[in-house]
This record gives sequence, structure tokens and C-alpha cells, in this order.
Amino acid sequence: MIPVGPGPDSTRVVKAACPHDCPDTCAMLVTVDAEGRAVGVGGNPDQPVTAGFLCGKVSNYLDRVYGEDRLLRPLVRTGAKGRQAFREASWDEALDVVAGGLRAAIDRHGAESILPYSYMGTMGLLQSNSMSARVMHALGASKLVRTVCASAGVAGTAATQGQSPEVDPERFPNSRYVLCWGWNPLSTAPHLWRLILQARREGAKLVVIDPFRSRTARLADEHVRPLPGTDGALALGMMRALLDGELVDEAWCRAHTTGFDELCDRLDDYPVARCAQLCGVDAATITRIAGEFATTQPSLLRLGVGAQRHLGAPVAYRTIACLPALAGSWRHDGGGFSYVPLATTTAIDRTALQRPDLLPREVRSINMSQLGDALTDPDLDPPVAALVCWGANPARIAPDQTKVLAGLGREDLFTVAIEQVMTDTAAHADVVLPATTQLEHLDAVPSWGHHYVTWNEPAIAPCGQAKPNTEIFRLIAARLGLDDPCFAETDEQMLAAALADEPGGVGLPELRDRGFVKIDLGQGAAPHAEGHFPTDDGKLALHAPALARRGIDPVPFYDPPAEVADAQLATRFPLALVTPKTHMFLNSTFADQHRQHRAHPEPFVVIHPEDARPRGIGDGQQVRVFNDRGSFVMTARVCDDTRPGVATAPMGWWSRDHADGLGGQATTSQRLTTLAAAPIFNDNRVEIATVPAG
Ligand SMILES: Nc1nc2c(c(=O)[nH]1)N[C@H]1C(S)=C(S)[C@@H](COP(=O)(O)OP(=O)(O)OC[C@H]3O[C@@H](n4cnc5c(=O)[nH]c(N)nc54)[C@H](O)[C@@H]3O)O[C@H]1N2
Ligand SMILES: Nc1nc2c(c(=O)[nH]1)N[C@H]1C(S)=C(S)[C@@H](COP(=O)(O)OP(=O)(O)OC[C@H]3O[C@@H](n4cnc5c(=O)[nH]c(N)nc54)[C@H](O)[C@@H]3O)O[C@H]1N2
Ligand code: SF4
Ligand SMILES: [Mo]
Repeated sequence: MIPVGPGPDSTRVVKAACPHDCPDTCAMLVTVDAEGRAVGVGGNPDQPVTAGFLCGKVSNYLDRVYGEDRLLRPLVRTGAKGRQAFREASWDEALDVVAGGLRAAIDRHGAESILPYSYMGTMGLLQSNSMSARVMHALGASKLVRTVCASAGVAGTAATQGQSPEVDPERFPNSRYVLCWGWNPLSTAPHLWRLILQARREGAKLVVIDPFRSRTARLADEHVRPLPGTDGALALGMMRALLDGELVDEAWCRAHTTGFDELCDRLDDYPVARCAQLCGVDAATITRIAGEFATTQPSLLRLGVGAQRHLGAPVAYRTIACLPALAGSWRHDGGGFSYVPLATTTAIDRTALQRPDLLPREVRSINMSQLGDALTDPDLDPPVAALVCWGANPARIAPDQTKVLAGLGREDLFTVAIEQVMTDTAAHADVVLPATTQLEHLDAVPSWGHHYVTWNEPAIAPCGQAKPNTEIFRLIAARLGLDDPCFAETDEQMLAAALADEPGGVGLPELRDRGFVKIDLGQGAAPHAEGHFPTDDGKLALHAPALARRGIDPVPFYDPPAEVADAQLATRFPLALVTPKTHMFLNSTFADQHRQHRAHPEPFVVIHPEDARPRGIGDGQQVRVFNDRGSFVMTARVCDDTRPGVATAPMGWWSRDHADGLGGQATTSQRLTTLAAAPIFNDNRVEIATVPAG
């Protein structure tokens, strides 16, 4: 940890924000020496969620900033695609090549043949997608539908409770019964995990619902292991158990929900025994956990992102979000439901930053989770002729990796990658432009896990010739002759405009001065104790009209996964493969860094002994995991961390860490959920075989 307040005479401390796609959005403090070099990063002790520490992924952020891998100059391709044959170029030359490539695509196929591809490599209001969006809009490029993370669950939970602020994580310590459902916070949200540990110290019981024994599950009081993609059935079983046990908070439900009687009728179809059979958790456990959840108040149900990678996930998340209502959890400070606090997450409107009004005409949309098809479909008209990628590494994180790599390898695709390091995606680019890190640019970062916005003051000058994403797109706009005055706006002007109306009470002066400001929408300590849900009628929707409008049954039901529930497919591909996050990487970010890599030297596919034995697979052996989409080779870890019939292979590693360059993503599917058009990475059947020696 670094000293707070003014440092010794020769150093200064700068207020910053971790930019990464993590619900904790930490307030950082950066110590800078007299020469302008950053010499330390730490967590801000004044920020109540950050509580003075950074996670193991980011506490060595200076290895990122000053790392050997850092891209410091523009690069132009000189050899075959994907072979990392580049030469250094001046910014002038590189921008000419970029402008030439984009113009050629427009001349040949029209502007929709340009596809922007970005995600949350940085979540900052400025550096994630502001000037970049303006440029893409003004050109009339295709729109990217950004679905790859939490969309299925967001659609589902919003159908039940609207855009709620949910349970403020600062109230988590008041809970006395915590269900971590499809969530591994010890690894993926260590600061929210700290708040759950506080509850536990006060006597809360912690139950983890996850097919895999995650680090969080290892420490839980109880670990419940449903089959992947069957969480909806588990939730229906729990609700039915509450009804059977006369534990439903009927008074609260009648006052603050719609559709109570319809849900009760529906639960006639879901006896606990039936649900037990569907989800693979025994009926007695379902009944007991449900009862404990209802009678140990305040009870908190916190869903993660992991359980929503299945075809039935939107309906499952919507169903799970009904359970705390039946249990009466919302009455209590620290009780209720939490997934992504949409009210605070979306409090700052990005319209002024992104300027969709610049679009010259309606343009097509391409779903980021179907990049493989978009780049390889011979019938796509116009084809994707130019790809501009920043803040994302689709070569590793987009499903159906074989197709994605085939697409990125197209000699007739013009690719621009704006990156900090030479990722697998950047390796396929025609031009690589060096991007600044968080210490080198201005930003403000909202959170999808807590209620604060965090300020990021540039602490040091840009390293080498790196530039912020905003500046790079400003330069591209100028090269392309885009002359709307908005392309001349500075980062300061853009942020000032976004915060001009003080959304949620967040004003620029206070944000800059204090480093973080809590969004105040009047949510208070127990936001829905008296209802007040941000739905049409202010009530939690046990019967959800939003779903009916989409042709989906508005009353909770079991919507099964696709491949996991496909008995026919199971004859060829008997194992369900889950691909969750790693502990020390952030998606694929940091997988190149020495310290993080040393902690995770190689990926493992975890197989249960009952599945390994008949296949002749021993612990530590090389295995091939395959289905009709693709295959990858990995070391097997044979143990009961997973349940029989389910294997796990983590996401995140780069191609060099895999025997054949491919990882779990080679087997995942591009199929999308009906509601929200979201990916279904964990709804994936595979077979595993030993790799013959030699
Ligand atoms: N260390 C680390 N932290 C991260 C990230 C990272 O890569 N590494 N990534 C960041 C990002 S972008 C996100 S979205 C969050 C995600 O954070 P989490 O929500 O924790 O996401 P995952 O690790 O994908 O999944 C959590 C758990 O869900 C389980 N799971 C998989 N399928 C199912 C299912 O069908 N049902 C149930 N009940 N459980 C299931 C997995 O086994 C896994 O243990 O973490 C963020 N923080
Ligand atoms: N199989 C499987 N696939 C998954 C998931 C899964 O659980 N399983 N999880 C999904 C989820 S939840 C997510 S969020 C996505 C994540 O997908 P991505 O958002 O693509 O995440 P990363 O792989 O970390 O890539 C982010 C890149 O942004 C770069 N970057 C960081 N800051 C900046 C900056 O300021 N400027 C520029 N130009 N670049 C920057 C980093 O160097 C890094 O290479 O992956 C999804 N894919
Ligand atoms: S990755 Fe998450 S936990 Fe780690 S420093 Fe950033 S916000 Fe905090
Ligand atoms: Mo994510």
C-alpha cells in the first residue's frame, strides 16, 4: 500500500481508477516521483468498497505500464497475416495507412463494410467508446451489438425488477444468509467478496451455487452443484418448497408484486422432486436451502455472470430474481437481490459522448458474439472489409475461435488494432496503434458492481508514442476529413458535457476533488422495502408484461439449455464444458505479464474421476477436447472439483500458452439467446480423449 495524502517532498499522489471490466471499480492512488515516473499504485483507503487494496491482477499495474511487452510505436504489417511481421512507422504514416484502408473499404463496399469491435478493456466513459463511437457513427459504419458479458442476465433481471439499484454492496455486511449464485467473487470481485466475508464474520451463512468448486465454493459453508444451465429449475424448486412449507411472505408479495396468484398456480407444475431431477440437486437440499433463505433474514441472493451463458438464461435469471420477493428478503437492510445495479450503472447517459445523431442513415447491426460468422460468411452483404478493434481481444474471447481466427486471417480484411500489448488479435492486424494505459490518460469510470463513479487523473506522460483512444480517433477523424466540431472536442470538454447535469448527483468538481462520488438516486439502505420498483407499475413483475410483449411466457417457467439438455447430442459429446474466468488474469488482459503468468503457468481442463477413468485419462496427461466446432489440447486435471458429466477449461490464456494455439473457445458456439441475443459459452457439449504419445 502507498502513503495517503501528499507524499514526501519529491513525490505526489494522483487519484486514479482501475479501468478494468470488474464490478469492484477500485479507486487507485498512484505515487509519482519528481522525474514524473510512477513508482507505486495502491487502493484508496477512503473509498469504502476499495478499502485500501488492489487485487493481485492490478497491484503490479506498473508492470503493465513499463512492461517489456508494451507497444510504444505504431506498427505496419510487412508479412503474412497473423505472423507478427511488422515494422515501426511514424504516426503520420500509420494514420495514412489507416485512412487509406478505411477509404478503400468504403469505396468498394460502402461504409457498412467497416466494423468497429470494442469491449471493456477499459470501462472509462472516455476511453471505452466516446470519440470512437462518434467516428464510427459519422462514417456510417456497421453497429456492434455489445452482448458478450452480462446481457442475457440483464434482460432477465430487468424484466422482473426493472432498472433497479439493487442491494447496495455496502449493505452486504448486514446480510445473514448469502447465496452466491453462479458467482466466484473471491476471484472476480475481491472487494465485494470482502463485504460478504464481513457478513460472514457477523454470523451469515454462505452458500455457493455452482457446478464447479470455485475458490469461493471452496470457502463456502455449503456448495450446491446444479447441472450447468439448469438454475431456473433450481429456483422454481426453491419457490415451490417455500409454498409447500408455507414460508412465502404473502403480505409483501400481494403489496409489492404483480402476478402472485399466477406464479403460485404455475408452481403446481414444478414439484420439488421434478425440479431436483432437472437440475441434479437432491430435493431435500433444495427444500432446506429455500427454507433457510426465507427464515434467515436479511437474506441476499447475489447472481454472477457465470450462470447466464445458456440458451434459457434470460428466463432463468428472471426466475431467480423472483425468489427474494417470495422469501420477503427485500423488506430488510442487506436483504434482496443483486446482479448488476442497472439504475446506478446507467445513471450517466452516454449519448452526448457517443453522438448517435451523427449517423447519416440507418445501418446494420452485427452481434459481437458472432464475429466468426460476420468475418467468414460469404453471403454477408456487404462483407466486413475493415475491422477497427480497441479495448478487446476477440481472437481469445469471442466464441467459435476457429472461425474467428479464420476471419482475422483473411488477407482481404483490413484490420486496425489499437492496443497496449501485442495480443493475439493485434498480431492479425494490418496496422497496430499504441494505446496509453490508465496512468497516462484522463477518464471517469462508472461501476457495474457498486454505486460509485471514480475519477482518473493522468498521473504520468504517455509512454513512448502511445496515445489515448480518444486522441487516436480524433486523428483518424481528421485524416478522413470528418469536420463536425465534435471531433475537435478535448477529453476535458467531453467529460464536462457528460456530467453537466450532475447525473445521480455526480458533478465534475467534487469528482475531481475527492476522486469518487456515490450516485444518489434516493435508493437508500433498503431500496425496495416498500416496493418502488422501476417497472411500469412500480411492482416486481412475477408476471412480466415485458416478456409477454416478446412472445415469451410472462410467468416463470423452466427454459432449458440447448446443448446441455440435448440427449441426442450427448451420445456423441457426453460432457458439458464450462469456461469460467481465471484468478489472476482479467479475461485475457494480463495473461502476458510475468507475475500473473507465473501464478497460472498453464491452463487445465478439469475432469471428474468418473469421467476420466473410462476414457483412460490420468491426472497431468495431455487430452484433446473436441466437438463439431473445433478442438484444443490441454493438460487434464482429474479431480472432483467438477461434477460428473461436467468439465471446465478456463478462458483467458493467449495462443502461446496452448499446445496448438487454441483454447476452450475453439469449442464454444456462436448461438444466441432469444431474448437479448447473448452468447451461450457454457452451453457446450464436448468429448475428451487422450492424446496419443509422440
Ligand atoms: N480474476 C478475474 N476477475 C474478473 C474477470 C476475470 O477474467 N478474472 N473478469 C471480469 C468480468 S468481464 C466479469 S463478467 C466478471 C465475471 O465474474 P463471475 O460472475 O464470477 O464469472 P465466471 O467466473 O465466468 O463464472 C462464475 C461461476 O459460475 C459458474 N457457472 C458456470 N456455468 C454455470 C451455471 O450454469 N450455473 C451456475 N450456477 N454456475 C455456473 C462457473 O463455474 C464459475 O465458477 O468477473 C470480472 N472479474
Ligand atoms: N468462453 C468464454 N468466453 C468469454 C467469457 C467466458 O466466461 N467464457 N467471458 C466473456 C466476458 S464476460 C467478457 S467481458 C469478454 C471480455 O472480452 P474483452 O473485453 O475482449 O477482454 P480482454 O480479453 O481482457 O481484452 C481487453 C483488451 O483491451 C486492452 N485495453 C485495456 N485498456 C485499454 C485502453 O485504454 N485502450 C486500448 N486501446 N486497449 C485497452 C487490453 O490490453 C486487452 O487486450 O469475454 C467474454 N468471453
Ligand atoms: S481488477 Fe477489480 S479488484 Fe482488481 S483493482 Fe481493478 S477494480 Fe479492483
Ligand atoms: Mo464480463
